[in-house]
Amino acid sequence: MSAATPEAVEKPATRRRAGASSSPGQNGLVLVNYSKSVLVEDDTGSVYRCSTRRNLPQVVSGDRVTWEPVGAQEGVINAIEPRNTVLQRADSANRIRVLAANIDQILIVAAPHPVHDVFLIDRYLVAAELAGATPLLVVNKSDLLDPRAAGTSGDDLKEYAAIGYVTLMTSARENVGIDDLAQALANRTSILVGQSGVGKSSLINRLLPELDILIGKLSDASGKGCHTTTTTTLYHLSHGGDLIDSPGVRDFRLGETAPADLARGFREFRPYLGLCRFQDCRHLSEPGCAVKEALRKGVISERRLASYAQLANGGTGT
Ligand SMILES: Nc1nc2c(ncn2[C@@H]2O[C@H](COP(=O)(O)OP(=O)(O)OP(=O)(O)O)[C@@H](O)[C@H]2O)c(=O)[nH]1
Ligand SMILES: [Mg+2]
Ligand SMILES: [Zn+2]
Repeated sequence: MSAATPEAVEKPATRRRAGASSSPGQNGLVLVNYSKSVLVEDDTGSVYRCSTRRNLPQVVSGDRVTWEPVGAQEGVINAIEPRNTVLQRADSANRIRVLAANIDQILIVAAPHPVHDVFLIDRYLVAAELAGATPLLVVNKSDLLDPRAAGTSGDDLKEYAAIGYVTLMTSARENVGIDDLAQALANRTSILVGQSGVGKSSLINRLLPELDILIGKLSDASGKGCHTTTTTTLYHLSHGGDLIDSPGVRDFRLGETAPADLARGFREFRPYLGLCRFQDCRHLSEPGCAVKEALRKGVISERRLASYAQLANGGTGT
């Protein structure tokens, strides 16, 4: 288990204070919610196992809370401070689930194996854009990139760089690109997301070797790791900034999203939004559509527009 034990968690270089709260207690930062208990760190770096007051919404990693000690290393959470940003998804019943709070950056990790899914990446990008967090694409396992093998060459990931997304190439195994990654993470709160087995926890182990999180051994049969991450956990980086590890996903549902928001979530569409003949154009089959015109001019790719259309038509891609 990749648990953040109080001993294992590094003290951050700087601590931000939560805004003033009317609830009694002191400020705390949620490291991990184990469902039966929540690890909350106080302003001095001590970690307390907390329960939550009834009627509170679910607390998540990155939440700033007010809490009160109860006994030596235990406490109770009284309130959640307003969240600046949330990464959320819809569950199979279309209920919104918040995955993490107060994040500045969403690192979408992909790899040649298990083979990446560009539609999944597109959905994460939309979620990041709509959350107001900066998305970054991390192509891990660069040691496995094979320029000759279809699907493992990473060529289709190049279009993300072309439309302006920062793309980092890393190999957790061979310690490649880790310095650039560390630089991108400094003094920000970031979360690693992506399919199971792409190397999210391995990247954290490279950044914080003293943690030694258990990582998955990829079984060739299932493609799934056996030490797969099961809880979302916040770690402090040595040079400032926090990094949240999250369990791998097979699917990522956005939940109901208004067409206008969806279109904004495709960053390269933005210059054309508002220029269509119809104000409520959904950019599907309407005449006089500026987005379609950009497609004809080759500024917007067929694949990305198809991805948008699938989401606009209510598809989840699974
Ligand atoms: N070749 C290669 N293998 C890697 C690299 N990074 C991680 N792996 C291997 O990929 C497997 C899965 O790594 P994890 O770090 O557990 O992947 P994860 O994304 O955290 O997976 P979940 O916790 O299930 O979401 C392990 O066997 C790692 O050794 C890399 O850069 N190159
Ligand atoms: Mg993991
Ligand atoms: Zn249009």
